Amino acid sequence: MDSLQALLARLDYGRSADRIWLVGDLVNRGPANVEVLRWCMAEQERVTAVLGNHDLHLLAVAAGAVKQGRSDTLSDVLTAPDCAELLDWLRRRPLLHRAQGVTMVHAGVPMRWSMGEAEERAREAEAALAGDDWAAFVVGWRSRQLAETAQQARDFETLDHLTRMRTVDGDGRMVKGYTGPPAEAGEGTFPWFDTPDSHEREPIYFGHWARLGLFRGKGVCCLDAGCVYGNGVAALGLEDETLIVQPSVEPRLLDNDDT
Ligand SMILES: [Mn+2]
Repeated sequence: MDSLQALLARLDYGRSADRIWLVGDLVNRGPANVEVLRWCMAEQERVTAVLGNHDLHLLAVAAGAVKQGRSDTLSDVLTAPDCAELLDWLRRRPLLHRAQGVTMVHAGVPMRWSMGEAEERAREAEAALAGDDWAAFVVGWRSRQLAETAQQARDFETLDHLTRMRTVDGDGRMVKGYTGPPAEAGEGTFPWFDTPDSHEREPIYFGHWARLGLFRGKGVCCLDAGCVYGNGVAALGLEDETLIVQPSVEPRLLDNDDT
């Protein structure tokens, strides 16, 4: 939260009419989850945040699908007096935000999906997360249970790709579990945005891949500047494309690769 506030101060956010887009993982990547969530809620339509894998992990822990792991720091949310309100707000965030000619997701959009298909899939999975049965849906996804319906199978696949993908195989299938830099990815695997069948699409802004780090490639921009590793938080101007990186003002959180 302190690094984010330092970045916002440099952007003169408090005295501007600017809007902020956040690439997700609002929680579990720093020491003040509750403050980040409450701040985003209070900013209302000025802040647009897409869901990341750690946001979904919090929902899965809250729903009882999994226990907190050793590197999880979610207790402040789970014991907050307004926990239910925070979780209800979080599960209603978009998985994909498309506006001003660009698309923002947490991890990526497979090449084999058109942007229209990706948007359609996102709206379907968002409806499941926003609905009354969200907890059962998240438990099913996270505990790798067999999907109960074809729609649920499609939604699980959507969550996996939009919030966890880094590399894919030669057939464009997501490789699970690889967190390292692109240069060390296994033979026959590719960054999701740089596959043999890569083609031009509208620009996609994303985060998640901290070992890729700040990266601007053809049609993509990774904005994860590795704050969790003691590096920084980055902001890219949507209109003028200026890039500002605020060095982390918090202690390095971990060496954990699961960003
Ligand atoms: Mn992530």
